[in-house]
Amino acid sequence: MASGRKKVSVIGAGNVGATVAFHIAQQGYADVVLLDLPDDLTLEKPRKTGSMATGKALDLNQASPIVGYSSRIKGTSDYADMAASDVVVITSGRPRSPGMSREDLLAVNADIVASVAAQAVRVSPAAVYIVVSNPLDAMCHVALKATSLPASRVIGQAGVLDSTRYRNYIAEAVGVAVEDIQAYVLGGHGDQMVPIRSLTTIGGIPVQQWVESGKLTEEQLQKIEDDTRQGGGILTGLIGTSAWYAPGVATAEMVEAVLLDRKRILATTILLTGEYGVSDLYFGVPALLGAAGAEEVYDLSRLVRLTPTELAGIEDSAKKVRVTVDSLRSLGKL
Ligand code: NAI
Ligand code: 2OP
Repeated sequence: MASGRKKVSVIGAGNVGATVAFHIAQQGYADVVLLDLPDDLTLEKPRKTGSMATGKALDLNQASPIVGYSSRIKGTSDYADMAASDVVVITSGRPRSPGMSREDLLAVNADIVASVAAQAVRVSPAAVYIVVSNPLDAMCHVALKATSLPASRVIGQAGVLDSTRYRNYIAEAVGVAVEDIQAYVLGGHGDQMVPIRSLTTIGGIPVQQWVESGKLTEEQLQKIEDDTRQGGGILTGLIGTSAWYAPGVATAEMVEAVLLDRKRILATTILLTGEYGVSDLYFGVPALLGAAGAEEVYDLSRLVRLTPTELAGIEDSAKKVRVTVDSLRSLGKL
């Protein structure tokens, strides 16, 4: 697979991993290594002849003549194949089933993320790592510990997804193009995530103005915020497992920001060191993403006037994430 293209490795060739691989391949700027266990769960099926990652990579390559991309995708279970990656995405782990919270996945996914991150960093020590596995904020702590990399190069995807869900709900309610909704959903990737209403605009006009002019009711906006917070659970209830299209493209957007050094400001899960009054905790906040990973963090609590509700929401969400991270510590996994 020698080419002049960049290299992105995606660990976990399941629903989210394969979607990330497909989206990146379609952009054409990187080759993708898709890594999964040699004996994934489909092995029990009688006619299975090889690994799922190999099969998905073949399927993705066979889509390329029609879609028109020259990126190559390699399926593997051998970490040597992902050597010298520019970006490593970690999606390996169990997804939610209906009724499960992300926190229910804590112990099982901590072991998986620790194991894959430690193996990956041996062959790709210079990469930026983007964690996706849940519970997301806690899994970022696990990956940081397993890799011993600077925290700026171990970041998590949650806020891009949560914000796109919020933007989509608002666009549908108001009847405006999705591209014209700007919004951040910050905090932990749990039901206490915080839609930042005071920075949400529709065509540059603050959302509160739309409420005051009667184009969107307060009740509608509150329901949108509730549905956003419950976003993952609503989809898991409908699909039977967690979602993958929006999570996949949200992750690919972060990969692109790093790979192409785009200096995008995206809601990113990063290790806070005092910003927002929070220390030593992975948490979703706006950060500048470029080739070095999270290159700058923006403390909105200092830069703009957040409402008391938003500030209290951020505090509550941080407390919730800390409880999860502490239980990981008490399980001896941090
Ligand atoms: P999936 O079950 O479709 O895929 C997970 C894959 O990980 C499986 O193919 C499995 O064989 C693989 N895997 C397990 N242990 C492994 C190991 N030790 N080495 C290599 N591969 C291993 O699950 P899906 O839907 O792709 O979700 C993946 C994770 O992402 C879940 O934890 C899910 O909760 C999380 N997620 C996070 C989101 C976010 O916004 N942060 C959004 C959606 C999902
Ligand atoms: C989601 O929000 C479950 O984290 C996953 O869809």
